[in-house]
Amino acid sequence: MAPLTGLSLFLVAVGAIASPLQKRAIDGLNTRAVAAGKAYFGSATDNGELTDTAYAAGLNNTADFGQITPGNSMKWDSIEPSRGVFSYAKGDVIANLAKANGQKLRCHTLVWHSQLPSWVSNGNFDNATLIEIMTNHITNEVSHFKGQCYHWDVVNEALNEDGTFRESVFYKTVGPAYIPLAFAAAAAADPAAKLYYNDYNIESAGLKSTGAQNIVKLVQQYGAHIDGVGMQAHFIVGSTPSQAAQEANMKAFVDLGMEVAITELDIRATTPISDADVAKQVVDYGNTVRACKAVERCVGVTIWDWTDKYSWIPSVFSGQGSALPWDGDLKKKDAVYSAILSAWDSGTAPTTTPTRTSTAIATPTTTTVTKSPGCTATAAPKGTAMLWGQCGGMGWAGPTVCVCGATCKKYNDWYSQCV
Ligand code: 9MR
Repeated sequence: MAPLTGLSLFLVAVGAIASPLQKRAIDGLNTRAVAAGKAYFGSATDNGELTDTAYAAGLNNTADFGQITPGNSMKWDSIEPSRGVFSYAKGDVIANLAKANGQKLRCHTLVWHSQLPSWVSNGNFDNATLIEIMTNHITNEVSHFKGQCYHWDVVNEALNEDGTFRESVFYKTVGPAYIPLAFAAAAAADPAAKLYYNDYNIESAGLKSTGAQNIVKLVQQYGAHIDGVGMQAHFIVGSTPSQAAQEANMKAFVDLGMEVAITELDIRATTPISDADVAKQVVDYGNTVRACKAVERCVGVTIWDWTDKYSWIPSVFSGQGSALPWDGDLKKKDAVYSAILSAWDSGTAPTTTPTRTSTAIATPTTTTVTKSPGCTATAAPKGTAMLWGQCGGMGWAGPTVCVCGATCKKYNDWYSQCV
């Protein structure tokens, strides 16, 4: 080996110091997603969490997060808690944070049966009035955030598990047309935002995914604009759909002219998570990110917050959690994190990046845990709520007993769900 000169010794020394530092400075979940041809890797967040300075520092790290989604502060109950009274302070905090960090903003969500104030769900409005109320809400909110929302989740969770329409107040009063009407109002208020339909359990082929494809067709048939479909991806360790199943499903939406995104990814386990489940979770995260990587029109992946400290899972699914790539002490889970990093490196990068083509709040109800009696039926008897259906909450007039085998769990004062 040739002797080291003064210059080469200097270069070796600089290289030894500079390379790892440079790598740490630029490498991350978002950096790799962008290198893979995607628009972002991102995280949901919420206003209360931002006072946690260690948390905020993690969220502000754009090497990991190039996009954020407000978990609650752009929902109807937060924005228009009483009719015609709009309150943007909390939503603005998240939008301004995204702007300050140079992160994309997925705005979430305009029309949803949950976190809907009782003045809407319980107002007994006629068809024309509810359309006017919905359109006014959308126009006002989308105009307020105009130019700031990379995506808007225009309609959220409009489907039952069997792909039929959820009996929300919007569906019951207006019929399926509320969906294209909502998209048309959003498009008119911010023509540059990409407009999404967003739902869970549509990540692999099945009745509900077919229902979501029918929603895309419905919006298109009405001549309204829709850009994409969000796969929420609230998965369970070991029963996450395979990469192939997720890819094939995404392609079905792409064939309808849609772009797609993974919008609320988390993969929950029974806690404390076992080593065997960690191994499965690593595979599940890898499969999901690889599926997005492989489908050119999958634009990005968002996890539903980045640390178990602020995950919604344990409060809704008791005894479950550990669903995110960082633990409750904000410590990175190396195996999960690395699985996502290397998933972005897998296969071949897509060649092009997709572009757009075209209060008075009443006293809360208390929902107790209700097991359906006589667990023998396989279908939901009349008057019982389906698995994943709403079964309680302020202003809720529907069934409060779940289909056989499911349990009515209270999320918050506004929403209980059969799980
Ligand atoms: O993360 C949100 C949580 O803080 C709220 O309590 C909950 C109430 O419904 O909503 C959570 O976010 C939901 C999202 O808006 C839509 N998909 C399901 C998410 C998890 O419940």
